[in-house]
Amino acid sequence: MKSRVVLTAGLLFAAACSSPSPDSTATSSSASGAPTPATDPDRDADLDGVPDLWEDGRVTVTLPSGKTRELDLKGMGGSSRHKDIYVWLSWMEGEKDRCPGHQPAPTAFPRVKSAFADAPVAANADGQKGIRLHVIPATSGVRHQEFLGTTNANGDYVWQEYDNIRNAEFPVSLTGRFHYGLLAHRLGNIATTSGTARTIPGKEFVVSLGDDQSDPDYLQGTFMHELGHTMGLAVS
Ligand SMILES: [Ca+2]
Ligand SMILES: [Zn+2]
Repeated sequence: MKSRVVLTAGLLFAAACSSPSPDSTATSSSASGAPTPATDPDRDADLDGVPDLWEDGRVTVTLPSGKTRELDLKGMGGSSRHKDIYVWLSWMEGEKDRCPGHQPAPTAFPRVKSAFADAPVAANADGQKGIRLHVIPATSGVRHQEFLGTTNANGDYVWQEYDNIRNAEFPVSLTGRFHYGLLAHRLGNIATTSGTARTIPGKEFVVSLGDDQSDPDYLQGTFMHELGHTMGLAVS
């Protein structure tokens, strides 16, 4: 079933202010007691869960495969003086004669980004409004599966197969800081579901449009819906 989702800016405002990373710190001191914002690796002035040193420059992350990837957070528009949300996105490859694959276009989410940018959050330190959303697709896909996971006797989705993919794809150092999303085909036993969020709030979700993925608005609406759930929003 398709669901067109419109999130209001007010909802986003509530979410952005609700869950700073538990290990973030807004202030720090050197041995002499003076603030040392430029060198504290954990300092997170805007409380968006991502360290200032990352957001005002680059960070190199190590993937579970052992490969490294440099993320130019500043270059993609991140800032330690503005609330940002970073979504690392895995995607299933295509399958011959079956599915063209789920790799997102680099520009796949303009309306979602606009909705976040229009959120009336309390003034950012840089004087600019809103939340900046940054979607970072993985550079390579994961093997296509017609159905990912299954449900248990209670009808609850079992996340083991998702976990297997996340554990193989998502840099450990980003856990708790970035969101992790997976563009899959369908979810096992609940194949009519277009996506699901793991916990509310949380940082993990799946989008599962099956064969119905040619409509960019459908992808964006579902992405927004599930991302919104992870931020503690009750969206319909
Ligand atoms: Ca920020
Ligand atoms: Zn597929």
